[in-house]
Amino acid sequence: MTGDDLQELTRGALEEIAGASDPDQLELVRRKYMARHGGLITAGAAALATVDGDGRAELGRAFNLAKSTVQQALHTRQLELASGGRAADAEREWLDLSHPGAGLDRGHQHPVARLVREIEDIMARLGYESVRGPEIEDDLHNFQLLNMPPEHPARDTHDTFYLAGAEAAWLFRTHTSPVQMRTMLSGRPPFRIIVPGKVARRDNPDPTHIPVFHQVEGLCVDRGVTVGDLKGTLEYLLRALFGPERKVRLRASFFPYTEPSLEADVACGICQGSGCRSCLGKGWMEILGSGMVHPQVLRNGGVDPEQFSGFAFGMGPDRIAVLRYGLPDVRELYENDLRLLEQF
Ligand code: 2NL
Repeated sequence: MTGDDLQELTRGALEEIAGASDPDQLELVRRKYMARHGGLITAGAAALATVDGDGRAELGRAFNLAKSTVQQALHTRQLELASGGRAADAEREWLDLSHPGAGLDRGHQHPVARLVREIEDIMARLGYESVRGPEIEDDLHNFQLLNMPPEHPARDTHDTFYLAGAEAAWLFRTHTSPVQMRTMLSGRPPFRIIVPGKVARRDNPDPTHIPVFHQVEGLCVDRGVTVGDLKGTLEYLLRALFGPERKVRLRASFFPYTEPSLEADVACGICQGSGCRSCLGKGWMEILGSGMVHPQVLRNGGVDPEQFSGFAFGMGPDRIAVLRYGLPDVRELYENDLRLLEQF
């Protein structure tokens, strides 16, 4: 036997070991090559005796190498075949369960949704309940009950989306006030409600206009409600929303459904009132409209204005988000670009 013979035998043994498909087959292969007596490789030991000197040492090394190679292969294959190969699988496929995972991107609230919740939470502390209502309305609840009969000039500022092909004149509400009218009509005073929701007006989109936007309106109706209550409530809301340091002012205004009417401004958050590009040099930013509910509007809601009075206010959370975060364009809020949304 020569070193080459041994190499040839080793190759054959490795092939048969790999081909053994159960422990019994493997045992046959082991005996064929490695049996103490008559194994094809172990028989090489006998050949050692017939060689002299350097050749003997060399053949000895080849013999040892062949034996250990085949033994190692037998051992590995035995592990693979044992218990369906699970032991070997475990050697190969172990998992480090303590390794940190890839991390989940969690969703979160849209900045405008969060602002609406914030306003609802602030008003809830004053006893206001949130009410939601239909986005599709009729002329009566969206306009007429709110002192805007057909041909009323204020309708021009509420460029309305009408539903095509509808028998009655259905429209997309231009404000959430119809929900307040419906609430008054279906209940009894006192009312303290906050009404958030989507509204629509046919404006051409530009950096300060989108055709579908949000409104949050509030309504308080009770005995003896005064302008003082309105001012105190707005001050509480605006301080909670913009911080106690921020200056707030009220200005006379006009709405068909309130008398008197007041608009609230807060000091510009960019220049703190000194005048800049964001506030067009005025130092103030318009935040909400409000007023004492017109007696005829109370009557339209089934409330006796001799016994009850009330105030109402309305604001645009999209606009407030634009001011709060210094966005250059309100349309960015609704493009669903994660590079923007992930910042909130
Ligand atoms: C604004 C102004 C306002 C109201 C909304 C209202 C509702 C009823 C009765 C009377 Cl049912 N008033 N809402 C009153 C004054 C102003 O909103 O600029 N909104 C963005």
